[in-house]
Amino acid sequence: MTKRTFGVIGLAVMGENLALNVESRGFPIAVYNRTSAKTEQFMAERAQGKDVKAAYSLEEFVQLLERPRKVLVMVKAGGPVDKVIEQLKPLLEPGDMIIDGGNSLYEDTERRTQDLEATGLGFVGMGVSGGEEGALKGPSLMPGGTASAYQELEPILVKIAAQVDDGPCVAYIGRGGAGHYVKMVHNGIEYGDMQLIAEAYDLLKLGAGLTNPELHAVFAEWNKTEELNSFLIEITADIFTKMDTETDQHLVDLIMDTAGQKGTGRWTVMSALELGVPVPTMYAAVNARIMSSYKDERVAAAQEITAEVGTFSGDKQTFINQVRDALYCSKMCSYAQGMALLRKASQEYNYGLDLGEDARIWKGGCIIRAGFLDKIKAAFTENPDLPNLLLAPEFKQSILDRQSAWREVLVMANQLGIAVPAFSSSLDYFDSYRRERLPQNLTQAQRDYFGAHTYERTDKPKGEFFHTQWME
Ligand code: NBP
Repeated sequence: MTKRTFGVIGLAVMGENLALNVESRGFPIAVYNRTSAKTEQFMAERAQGKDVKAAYSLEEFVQLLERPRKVLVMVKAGGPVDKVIEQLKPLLEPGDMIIDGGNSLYEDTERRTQDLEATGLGFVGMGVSGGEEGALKGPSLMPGGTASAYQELEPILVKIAAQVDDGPCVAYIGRGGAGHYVKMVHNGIEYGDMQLIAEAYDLLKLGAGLTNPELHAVFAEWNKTEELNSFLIEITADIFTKMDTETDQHLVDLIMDTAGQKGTGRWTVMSALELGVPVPTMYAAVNARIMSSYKDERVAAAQEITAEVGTFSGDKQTFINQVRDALYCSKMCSYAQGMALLRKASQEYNYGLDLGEDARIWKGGCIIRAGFLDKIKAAFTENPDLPNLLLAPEFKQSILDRQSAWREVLVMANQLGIAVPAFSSSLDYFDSYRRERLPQNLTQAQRDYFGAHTYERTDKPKGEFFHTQWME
């Protein structure tokens, strides 16, 4: 039997579909799953007639692979990844490589890369986005880690990745945990996008009284615009058309308003706090999901605090257009935060990220795919040292053209009593970032007053610190 080009460990949703994707591009594969029944099921139900060989022990699996061995580990993130690596390590030989395609924390990936590189093995921590369908038909891939291992893998990865007008949605991201870091921030941006869409929905449904068919029409229309055309807007439009077969009501109205989360949004915010990068839109999105989980308390509070939610009474089409502009402005701020975080992480962790290329590989396959990413790529191609996306001429002008609509939407939301935390945080970000002087002079005075923390003066050179005896 000819040796297999590629091996996949872990046959849950993602592993199964990625394995079939690799096989469909002409690469013979070997598969292994801890629970043999799952392997048998996969072979019987999905691998019939395909160039797939199943192994029922890791020893057998490793022997099936041609050298240097390429092993994709697609198991639950965290402890299971370490367990599989520890079991594989003694079975592999120098030059072989392990790819972790799960949603691993970048710090774990950093540790694993160092550990495996020291033994002569290659390790590629690879962010994979696109869910089940992306995995099968073409995901966005964010591989980082051992550069020489990536070179070996590239011919396979460029074939299995989503293809867009300017190439496959994969590129070597950078050393160590860079791939998983970029995937994490991608997910943080996804949280922001989803929350902004939810707020637009709330304003239009609760505030302006749009019906589900009307909401469908609005989102379908927005999806045709250059600014908002994206996978998330497209599926949002679709969601408003789905009827529940049991009750014949709109399914979206029957879905419980408590959002789940698996942690990558929280990780993004935690990393941003550690690196000192403001990401208020993503933070608002994570908080909104947490607040939504307090369902019982909210139901009880609604009985106690009975402030009415107002109804919008002006021209609906004007309001719809203003919400569209507010959504776009907020989205630009959210991406500005995400890219600024990547920039800082790249400096701090020596990732050597190419921000334009990172935006490009999100154009296909993944959840945040959008026409708008072309503009981000163009902005960083024109100026790779751009400190913030808001300073790129295209983004700056787009916001200045729309900011009055954005402000009016926020005034209206406040008057109606509809919470729009991500819209508000985005505007706060914009208004703070563009201010030459913020009120933190007072904060510094207070810190010096109660804690002798000292302050710098506007009329003296930077780096000179002063203390005042505030109390006479
Ligand atoms: P899961 O995250 O649900 O993991 C299930 C797989 O892990 C099974 O194959 C299971 O084997 C294996 N596993 C576990 Br649990 N513990 C193990 C251990 N100690 N040793 C060996 N194998 C073990 O699978 P998934 O949803 O396909 O996701 C895989 C990874 O991809 C995750 O990190 C996930 O976050 C990431 N991801 C998921 C998506 C998505 O849309 N689902 C998208 C992008 C990335 P068993 O069958 O023997 O229990």
